[in-house]
Amino acid sequence: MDETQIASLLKSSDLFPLPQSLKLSYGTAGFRGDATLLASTVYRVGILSSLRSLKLAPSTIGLMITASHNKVSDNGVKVSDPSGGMISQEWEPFADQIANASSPQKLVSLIREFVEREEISIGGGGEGEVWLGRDTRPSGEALLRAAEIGVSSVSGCVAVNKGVLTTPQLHWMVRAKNKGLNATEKDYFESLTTSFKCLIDLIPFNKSSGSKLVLDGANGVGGEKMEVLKGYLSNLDIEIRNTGRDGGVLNENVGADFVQKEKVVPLGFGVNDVGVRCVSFDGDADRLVYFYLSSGEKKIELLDGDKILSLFALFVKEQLNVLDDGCCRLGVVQTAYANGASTDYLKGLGLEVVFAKTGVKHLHEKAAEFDVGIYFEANGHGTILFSEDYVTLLVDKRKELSEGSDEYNAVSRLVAVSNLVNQAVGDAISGLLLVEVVLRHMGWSVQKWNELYKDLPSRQVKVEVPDRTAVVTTSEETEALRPLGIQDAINGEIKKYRRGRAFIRPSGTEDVVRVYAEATTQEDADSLGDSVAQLVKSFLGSS
Ligand code: G16
Repeated sequence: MDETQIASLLKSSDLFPLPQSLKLSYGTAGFRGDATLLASTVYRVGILSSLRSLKLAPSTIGLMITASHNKVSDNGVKVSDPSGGMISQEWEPFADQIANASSPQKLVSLIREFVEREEISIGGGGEGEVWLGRDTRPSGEALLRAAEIGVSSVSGCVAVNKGVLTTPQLHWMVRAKNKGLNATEKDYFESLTTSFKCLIDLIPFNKSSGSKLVLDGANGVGGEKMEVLKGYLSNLDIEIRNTGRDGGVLNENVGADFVQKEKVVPLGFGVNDVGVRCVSFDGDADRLVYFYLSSGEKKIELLDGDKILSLFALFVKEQLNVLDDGCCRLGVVQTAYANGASTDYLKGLGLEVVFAKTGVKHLHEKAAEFDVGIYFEANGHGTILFSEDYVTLLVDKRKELSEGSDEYNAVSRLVAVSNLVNQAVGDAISGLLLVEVVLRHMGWSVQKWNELYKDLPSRQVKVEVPDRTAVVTTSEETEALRPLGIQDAINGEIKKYRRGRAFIRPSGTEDVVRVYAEATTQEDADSLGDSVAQLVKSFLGSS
């Protein structure tokens, strides 16, 4: 790194001093926290994104400003690799180091060491490009400006502001750009629309627009973008609520995280919606869950990520059965939060089920090992990955089949699904479209879909503690290794309940320890959840 570059970094970092006592970690999905404290972090992630782009030159990197399901006063930043997936985990320790560097001098010295070690050529004629996106949070615009300054303080790198987007849109666009494909937001909508229409046309004797679907947009970017998509689609009857324009607050008593955790109706939904098929997005539209009201009460019937996964698995498997394709390796990936009944159901279908740690980056990696890998977290974050080789094989196979035959149609459906579902990350918009296709294909109502299996009653609790990092778990997060003795105590509680299961883990996006409990009755699941939460408080103290 030459003197001009060092001077440029020192000058720009002076604009973004690190707030006192700020300690951040890249976490489950990037850096998150109180938006008023994040300018220095976002600026530094801008620098990191430029370095990543130069390291993988020629490449475009994505930088998204969002705190997804967190409260509106929070914000965050995450980085996408050229593939559209999350940045390589090998770079996370460097992200942590620079985010926490106490002075501009320390920051520059860390960057200098890293650039040398990684052999990144700055100013050597290579060009870097970082595409920036943000969700609808009011703090987003100023943080995006900080990111721009960070990106352009690395010589030869440019920031391209793509404006307000859903997280999956930015990932999709980055992936398309690096593959040399059309990569605008319009291209995203057109690609989804084309594959959706193709799948609808492949449903025999069904050209209706289906019964009405009502969307809860979490007062975030997802509702806004669905309104745009609606303009492209003629065969989807959808009503969009909680768009954020009617004074509602982002994620406050609305959205996928609220609906999935609390299992009650979001604001804006009520007695008039009994029996109607409803869907909730989260704040940046990378998660979705379906639900319906079975009575006028607030309680809902929830169809979470596990049920969406089961529906998709059934559909994909049906197509593979038509092809009699024994050589396609189809697998599903879940986390410890998956309801035990869903895992039993998927195994009952004869599917290979593997488990990963919480965080899409972990699930994505495992799903990519299959020809067709379906991953979903219970919270509604997931997608279907098709290996490029398998898609090529399908396209070649179709050439040998007679048009309109069952096999031809099955291949066409699989190819269209691979184009519809986001190959980079979980995407609420494309997930919604695929659920709608599969329900119409099966001729199922949301109630019929819900009958695939019955969830075991479960309960989730958040516990605020002085230091959540005191909880250390095994790699699959099913057992706590620290604090010493807590796992034995949890096991003691689990034993008291039939089909009892419980675990704790530190959240990577909120300052809490999460507790998950499951048992054969809701009363037992609640009681197990509460007693494990009590154990967390007694081992770690309450804050
Ligand atoms: C992020 C991750 C998800 C994860 C969720 C909660 O979601 O992308 O994979 O399940 O956080 O993580 P934790 O339990 O560690 O707080 P989002 O939608 O907030 O980006």
